[in-house]
Amino acid sequence: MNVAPLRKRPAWAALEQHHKKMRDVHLRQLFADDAGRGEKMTAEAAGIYLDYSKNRITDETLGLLLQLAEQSGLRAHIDAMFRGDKINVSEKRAVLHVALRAPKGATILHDGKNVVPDVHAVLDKMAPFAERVRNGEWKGHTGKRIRNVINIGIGGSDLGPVMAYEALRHYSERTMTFRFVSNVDGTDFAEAVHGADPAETLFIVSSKTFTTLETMTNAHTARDWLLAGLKDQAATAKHFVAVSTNAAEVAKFGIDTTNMFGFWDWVGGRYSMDSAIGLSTMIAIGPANFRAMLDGFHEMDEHFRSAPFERNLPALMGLLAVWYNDFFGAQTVGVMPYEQYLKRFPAYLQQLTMESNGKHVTLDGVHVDYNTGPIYWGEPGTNGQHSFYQLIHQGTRLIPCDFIAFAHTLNPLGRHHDMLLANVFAQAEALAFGKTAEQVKAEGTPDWLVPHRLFEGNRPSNVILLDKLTPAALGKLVALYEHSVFTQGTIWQIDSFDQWGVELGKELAQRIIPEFEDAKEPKLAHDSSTNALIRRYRKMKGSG
Ligand code: G6Q
Repeated sequence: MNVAPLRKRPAWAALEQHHKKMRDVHLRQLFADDAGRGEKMTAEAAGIYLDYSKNRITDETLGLLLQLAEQSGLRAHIDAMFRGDKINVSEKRAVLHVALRAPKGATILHDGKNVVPDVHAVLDKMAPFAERVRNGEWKGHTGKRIRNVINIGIGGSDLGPVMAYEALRHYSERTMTFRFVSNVDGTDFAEAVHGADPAETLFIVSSKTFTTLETMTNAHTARDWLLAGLKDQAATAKHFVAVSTNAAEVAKFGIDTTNMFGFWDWVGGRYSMDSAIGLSTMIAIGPANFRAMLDGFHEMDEHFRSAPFERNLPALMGLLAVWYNDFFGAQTVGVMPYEQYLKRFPAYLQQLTMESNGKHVTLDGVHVDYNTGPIYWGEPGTNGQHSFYQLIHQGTRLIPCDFIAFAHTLNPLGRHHDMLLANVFAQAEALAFGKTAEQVKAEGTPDWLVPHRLFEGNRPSNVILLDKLTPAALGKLVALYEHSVFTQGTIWQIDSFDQWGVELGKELAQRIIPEFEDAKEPKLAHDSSTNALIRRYRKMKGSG
């Protein structure tokens, strides 16, 4: 489908006009005008209830946003993704993470070949391995069972596994510890192995390329640590497995490729937590729970693919994000899970959203003349309420928020959960409606204090309510955001699946490392600031 540049799409111009009408309309007014708004402006799918009524929108806004989706070719773009078209244009790759959670028997073609059987072949290889580690059948080199699993990976090969482990810790094998090493800062590795017995430790080296500096450095350090403890070169075989697309490099490192779990170039790093990159998750929660998580993903995929946009959760959330980003000039989106197990979810989302939509050119390479990806951030509630929520309530910036909550807790303790849920609903309410000067005065506040205690309100939010944090629920939630990101990227007409900014970082440091090592002062050809910093560091570490 041929899509006009964003500013040329009729719905865009109409939204610009409409925004002039909407920017001063208060949510108090919108709710007063329609008593049924809080029930009407909701959507429900795959067990997720989305209340989007506290957004600064009317039916007209929604209608225009939906037109924008149509005029942006969202439907065709979704079909193209599911069909395996190479929609990652700058890397000439298909984008098929949806195939990772397709049920056995489904058909998803990549270059004419059905990839679903390959996906299940890897899952079927992961499952018995995970079981053997969990039940102690897989022994370490000295015959001891594995008690510690350490995933070594970074970016997409780390954030998903960490988030999923934390999120599903309730379902995890509690006799084992799961740790994650990502940073090239040696402290990360040192702390991860602190107190661990090498004879009981399994390293999963997770790297799509198996060439990433941080991961390979940590993997080599891990091997040295293991061999220093077990004093036998052969020990690696039982203590290292790999997850990668690069069998040659895995073999070069010394890991038997029978202990390698593969995936494919059509899986982006930040979209890979449900591929073999999730091996640590599978060991932690068991294959059945892992498959339940995949089913959750799949349910949301099917909803995104087939539901009309006016009832389509990811499409609605994506369109609302565009509304605030491009018309209200909001620069960030706060995501606040009222669920302690989701404490790493915002960090995970930061990569998913910002690495995907932090782009400055369209698919055709033309500089955009509108804002693209907002900054996503967040912390679990209620903790955030005692720190940065102040700025959301009374600061000068507009920060649309997503509040995520579950009706049932996994840890029922007295009235804790009611208190948690009361807080999340109260925050969304207070942000939307605020407190007028009259209300503040009626509380007996002296006049001079009224401005300080006044809350303007009109701060928009979504409330996302689920039943219980299960593996399937997590899958649905992640897929919800993946497809919201997709929706936003489609409107902006950018490549949400490349990451040249990340690639740049991978190259830059390589140039400087040898400049530290040279015994003689090397010729430094950077800018004067970088040159001076390198010289100073050399001097400080005693090698200058
Ligand atoms: C994700 C990015 C990036 C990547 C890491 C690790 O979408 O491409 O975060 O996941 O740089 O790469 P490897 O898995 O190749 O080590």
